[in-house]
Amino acid sequence: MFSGQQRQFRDCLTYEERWEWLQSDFGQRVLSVRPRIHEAYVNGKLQMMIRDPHWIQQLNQWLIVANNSRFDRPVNAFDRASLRAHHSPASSTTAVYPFSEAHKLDFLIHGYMAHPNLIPPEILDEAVNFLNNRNLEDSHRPFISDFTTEPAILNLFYKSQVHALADTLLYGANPHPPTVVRQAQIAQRPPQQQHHHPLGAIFGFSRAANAAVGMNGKKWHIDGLAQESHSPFSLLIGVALSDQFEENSGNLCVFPGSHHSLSPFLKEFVSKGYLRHLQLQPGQALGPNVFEEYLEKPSLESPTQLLLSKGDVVVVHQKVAHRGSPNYSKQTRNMIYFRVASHHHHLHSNTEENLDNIWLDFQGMKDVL
Ligand SMILES: O=C(O)CCC(=O)C(=O)O
Repeated sequence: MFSGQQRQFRDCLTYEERWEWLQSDFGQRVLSVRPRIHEAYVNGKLQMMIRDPHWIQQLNQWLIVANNSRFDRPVNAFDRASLRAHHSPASSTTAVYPFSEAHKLDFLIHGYMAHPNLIPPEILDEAVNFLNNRNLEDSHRPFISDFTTEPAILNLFYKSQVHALADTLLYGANPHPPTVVRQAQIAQRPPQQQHHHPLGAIFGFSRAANAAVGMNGKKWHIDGLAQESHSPFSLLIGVALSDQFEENSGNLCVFPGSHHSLSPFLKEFVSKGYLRHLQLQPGQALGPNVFEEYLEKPSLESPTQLLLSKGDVVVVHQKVAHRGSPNYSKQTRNMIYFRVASHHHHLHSNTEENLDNIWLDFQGMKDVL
């Protein structure tokens, strides 16, 4: 709980002050109870909105939370049950996930690892049904992202081994407070039209080879950088809710080893002041994919397009560069993402220490470091 007077968003008068406020502990807590605005923060739109006087008026009204607010979002039956279960002393050590050494080496070297078929069938069915009943109003857009607190989706984390998996990476077998995720990202990629090369039919280019050419290059991001945060959380956990057996079916693409190889770039980018060093004028802002459109970054090659079945789980280090592939399949690609932070993460989340040692949050990796 916060005590005393906290500076409110409406008290900030310049772009810099507003941006600083959004990233402050208090600002982040206010965002945590404003899911729509939080989504805009995560996808980079809010950064543009706070340059625009029209939006400022709205945000001044939306981003007010009483100073003594406890920032609990409305508690429903699911929350009560899950918070009780996860905050009870008995759960202060969760089950230890049986990682093989090969898993940990994959994670260490490549920055990601896949765990097939990790979701119990009834939990998977509930989540898939929930998504199937959603209306994809914006299905003309290649990427649709939404944040949810829906129990059927949060259960993918709480009622499967995903919870133990995250805890084991973050804490090893050490006792620790329970990890709580309050929301998840629903990331959907509806089918899109493939632009055929005029000579493709004659020379017989395959779909994958044709599209894979466009996978190398500067279109990638590391979560947080567009919001001027180099280490906003520890782990990105993706749960596949649709089969992605072929490349260019909207797959999550990761650049193996980029959590290590991009370290010099990252340090320079942060020390230059993130995207601020571009000194964009109002109206000159980059588009919604702020960081992906930023050209002063290294070209990366040969991403791995993850081939997943419904119920597979992929665990990605927060500093791994990634992107989505186009979806030239016939069905919508559905992924759920959880962003998980260790309990000590906030102590060093945006410090140099976290740029120097990307394994700071991972007590469970000590045996392979
Ligand atoms: O569609 C995807 O899987 C990519 C999602 C992504 O890169 C993100 O939300 O940060």
